[in-house]
Amino acid sequence: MHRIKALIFDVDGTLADTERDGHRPAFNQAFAEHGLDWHWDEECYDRLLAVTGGKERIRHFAEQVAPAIASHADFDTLVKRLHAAKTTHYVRLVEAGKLPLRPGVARLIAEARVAGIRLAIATTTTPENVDALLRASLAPEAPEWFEVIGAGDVVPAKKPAPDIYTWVLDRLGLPATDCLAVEDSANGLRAALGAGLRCLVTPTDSTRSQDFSGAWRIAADLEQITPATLLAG
Ligand code: XBP
Ligand code: MG
Repeated sequence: MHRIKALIFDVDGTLADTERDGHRPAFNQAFAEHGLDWHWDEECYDRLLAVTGGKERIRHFAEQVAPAIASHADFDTLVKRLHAAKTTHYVRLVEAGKLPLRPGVARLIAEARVAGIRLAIATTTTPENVDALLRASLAPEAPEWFEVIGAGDVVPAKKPAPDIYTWVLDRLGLPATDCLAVEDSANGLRAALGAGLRCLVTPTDSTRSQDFSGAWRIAADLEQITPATLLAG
């Protein structure tokens, strides 16, 4: 295994288990305050996670459940308003400390920094969400620890497309063989593999049943992962 020069972290489900108890209630709050009787329970939301990107997820749901709304001329404006409101609610939850990092994440990041392993982020989520999570759950200056933060709409195609990982690799100036992706979902794994990256998968309750064929390793979480185990290949 090539010596790892950089770790590229996914965010939602990987750094913190943010989906069921963070993004999901934020979406529901946004729907309610816009007078929509849409309520995503955990089972519904786990299914909707097959569609990455909050705006894309809202569109997909409306096309399935409320085609009259989805076909309205102002639907795109409504999606943007709903998503902006949702992001506000989500950031408030993060800043209130409701979404702690998963086991081993803070330690691995600290040890990687000491070992001189470069850090980056490749996520589908909105940049404000990343900044809030890093500052609230890791350290106020944590965003500066990541040389490259690829998030949200910076690329045309979201995961499972490889675009966000390719975007990050280009800015790191490293070949995929020198880097390792850390993910929680099949969409994320496929995106990493599509960019030529090996991928360590740490599933969550929302993703545990998904297909992780091609993963470099699958671990319950990062608790047992150290730079030495990564370098050992
Ligand atoms: C997970 C996603 C995101 C979040 C919601 O991102 O697909 O869409 O569910 O965030 P990743 P937004 O696992 O790549 O971190 O509403 O901001 O998209
Ligand atoms: Mg994820």
